[in-house]
Amino acid sequence: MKIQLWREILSPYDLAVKELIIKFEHLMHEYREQGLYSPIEQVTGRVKTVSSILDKAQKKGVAADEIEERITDIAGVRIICQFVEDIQKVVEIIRERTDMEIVSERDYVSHMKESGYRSYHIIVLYEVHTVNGAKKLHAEIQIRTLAMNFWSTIEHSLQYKYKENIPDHISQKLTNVANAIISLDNEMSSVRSEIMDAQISSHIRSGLVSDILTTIQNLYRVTTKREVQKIQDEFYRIYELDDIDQLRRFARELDVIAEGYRVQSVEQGGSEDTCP
Ligand code: 0O2
Repeated sequence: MKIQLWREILSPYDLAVKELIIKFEHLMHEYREQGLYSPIEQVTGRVKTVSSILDKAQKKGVAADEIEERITDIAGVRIICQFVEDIQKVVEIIRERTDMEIVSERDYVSHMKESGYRSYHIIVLYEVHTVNGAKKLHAEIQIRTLAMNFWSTIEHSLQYKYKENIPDHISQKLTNVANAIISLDNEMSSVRSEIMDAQISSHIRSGLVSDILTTIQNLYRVTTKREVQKIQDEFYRIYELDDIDQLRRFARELDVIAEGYRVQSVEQGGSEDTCP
């Protein structure tokens, strides 16, 4: 058997996990920047430890030189959603991507495992580029709700403590909680659209506030202190009204004022940064 240098073996998996996290997080930010609801709430990832890889290989009867081919979750990314419906949306997003090739899918959301575990698993082939060239490797993407993640995190830590032998009374509690989590996710789904609307409004509001404050900051450099003070007082007055339309209107008016100063500074041949 070839000598296995684990640090070198795992390095491309580390790269894959980092790239995948960045790609999914970027999607999440794009949704929010466009004032849309993001089906992705949170993204995490890890490279399996060598001892966990060896344990799994031993359990599944995988020879050491077949590990990379047959242990398909050395690179693992977890996508957490708020609602059960979001899981399918994320699955569709992954199916449409051309930078990851789906090898297999397992739906433990509709088909809960005997343990009570629920999650949607997709194994993909993903290409990374290292100093040794391109390498296609397996990565496992687990997609689940916040509530499902809560259950599986607790259960996973118990598995670590008790191995295969979780005491019956704890097992029973875990089953009860797994059922409670199904009800919880269903309850949350029934108010999904209201929650989505509230969250979108909150993102839009904080985006508007941040744009307004940036414009005020820029105006500070080109107009009088008195004028900026007046604008800032007006901003606080409107902010207190807690009315997103008023905030939107104020942001537009401020943009027009800022644009006026920009045009003025170009006509006078000065730069935008020129102080009065
Ligand atoms: P870790 O420590 O999370 O990496 P199979 O293909 O069925 O022979 P495999 O590869 O275990 O075996 O597939 P499966 O069942 O889809 O499980 C893959 C991963 O899902 C597991 O990896 C766990 O992360 C998670 N998982 C599956 N079943 C359970 C469960 O009952 N409870 C919890 N908490 N997690 C589960 P690992 O390598 O087992 O563990």
